[in-house]
Amino acid sequence: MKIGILGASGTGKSTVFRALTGLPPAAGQTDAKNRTRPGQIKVGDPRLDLLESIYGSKKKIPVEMTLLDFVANPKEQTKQLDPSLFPLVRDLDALLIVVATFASPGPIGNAIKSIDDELIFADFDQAERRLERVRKDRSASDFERTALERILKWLEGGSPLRLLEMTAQEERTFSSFGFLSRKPALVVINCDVDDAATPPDPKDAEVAASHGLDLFKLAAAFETELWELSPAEQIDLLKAAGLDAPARDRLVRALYQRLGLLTFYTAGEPEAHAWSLPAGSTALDAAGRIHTDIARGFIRAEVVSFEDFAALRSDARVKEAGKLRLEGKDYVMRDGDIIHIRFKI
Ligand SMILES: Nc1nc2c(ncn2[C@@H]2O[C@H](COP(=O)(O)OP(=O)(O)OP(=O)(O)O)[C@@H](O)[C@H]2O)c(=O)[nH]1
Ligand SMILES: [Mg+2]
Repeated sequence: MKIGILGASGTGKSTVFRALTGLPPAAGQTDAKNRTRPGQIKVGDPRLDLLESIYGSKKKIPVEMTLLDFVANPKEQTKQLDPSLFPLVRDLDALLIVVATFASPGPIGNAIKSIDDELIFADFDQAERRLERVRKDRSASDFERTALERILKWLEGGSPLRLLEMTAQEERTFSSFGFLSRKPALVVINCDVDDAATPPDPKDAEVAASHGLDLFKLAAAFETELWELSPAEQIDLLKAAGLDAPARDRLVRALYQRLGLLTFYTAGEPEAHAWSLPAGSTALDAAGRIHTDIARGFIRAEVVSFEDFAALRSDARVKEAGKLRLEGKDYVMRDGDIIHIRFKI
């Protein structure tokens, strides 16, 4: 999963990147070609820790999300975002839109609107160009033309595509377009640490909701400092700030919710492995997530819920207690499922 950080210049995007990944500031100058900096967020997961300790696994592999920080070209930055970055943003799974209040607290509704306007405008431009081509092309489908006209009308009304209901066929037709205003997104309010535990202003939340966006408060500078401390010191500092966990863990929870994800596990002595999957996915999807060969040769899945496993603490006892279920390809995965797939190549 790839998540990009967008926002106006100097709002603290690179600081948010450091806060979430723990990576040091980028060394030296970033050249014009090198527009992105990737970093991993390793998702902290007590359930995975427990599996690792019960199985005595040699390796622990948490869910990882790739976070991208961009380097804007100031010359191309006509408004708040650099349009030359948009092609890089189109294939991302989600966006963090950073808005700063650390220097000047106050409402952010207008900042949200103006950034989303730029995404909406970019999508309009893209859809319009595509429509021109579709109109000239006699072999093009009426379906796409009609759908593009509907999309353009929607965007013209100033609404992001996040809020537009699309049919499954429309989703498929436009999935490769990577519409920016349709990407699941969180607005990260980069605030002062004194303000980090206060819920967002209801008026700001209302604006965000009207754009299909969630708000997430994050004191970026404060959170970067946490990485230098011991776990005990971190907890003390977080408590003093009124926070229950580092921003990284809280943000992952918010993203899971926004993206509708669940976690499932494969575990044994070699490794304890956590995987993310869209809610509603089947056992076959889970198999494909692990390896395409495993999906191809799928016979059946042995599944136990995390709660049952945690209570019984061994494969043998899980079986004895009748808690190991045999499921077929169409079984709908649940959050916390521990799965072993039988397959034949
Ligand atoms: N006090 C305070 N300063 C911050 C915070 N976040 C960022 N800054 C400062 O704001 C300045 C800009 O931060 P960056 O993280 O470089 O911002 P950016 O959005 O990546 O900037 P560009 O990439 O140049 O657009 C730096 O001097 C940071 O130290 C914060 O939460 N609190
Ligand atoms: Mg930066």
